[in-house]
Amino acid sequence: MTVKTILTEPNKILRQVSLPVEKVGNEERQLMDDMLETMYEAKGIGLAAIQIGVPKRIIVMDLSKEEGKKEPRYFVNPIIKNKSEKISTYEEGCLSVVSVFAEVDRPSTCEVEYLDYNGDKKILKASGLLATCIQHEMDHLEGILFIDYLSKLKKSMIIKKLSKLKNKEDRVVL
Ligand code: GNR
Ligand code: NI
Repeated sequence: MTVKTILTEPNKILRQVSLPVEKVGNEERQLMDDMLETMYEAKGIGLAAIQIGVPKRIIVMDLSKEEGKKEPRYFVNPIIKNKSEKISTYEEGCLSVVSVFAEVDRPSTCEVEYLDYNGDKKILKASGLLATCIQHEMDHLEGILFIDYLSKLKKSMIIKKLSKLKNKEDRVVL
């Protein structure tokens, strides 16, 4: 298992639409292991493959609260089936949008159909943070970030600040 670099906004790769996985094989499992390791290291609760630069429709998640009790979840080719009409608001953050947090409205519950780590077909009924997180990760597969839901003004201010931060980090001081 390897910790990979998480791509951060602004980066055009994050805007790519990810492609379905044909078969869940060892290559995909290796990718899921690396994604999970990367997510744990970054202290996130979810990660989409595109966040480490791989445009495949794969998501990993772990919402367990207690440290030491890991509950990894793997979603390959997820499809959202039934979104509730009821809406919930969560303050979201994203490992690819550093130090930005904002409230986002999404359906409170949803059903997701997917393949698991072994390639077996599963259906999950999600609510609460799980439903929010799944929808946040599904957006990554379409090249969508949570800041896209904010007003144009807020979003452009955020991207401007992030670009400046990035330039600083990229600068080499000798
Ligand atoms: O770690 C994460 N926390 C989080 C909090 C509220 C709503 C969504 C998330 S997902 C995020 C990790 C991430 O960026 N996944 O793509
Ligand atoms: Ni994210």
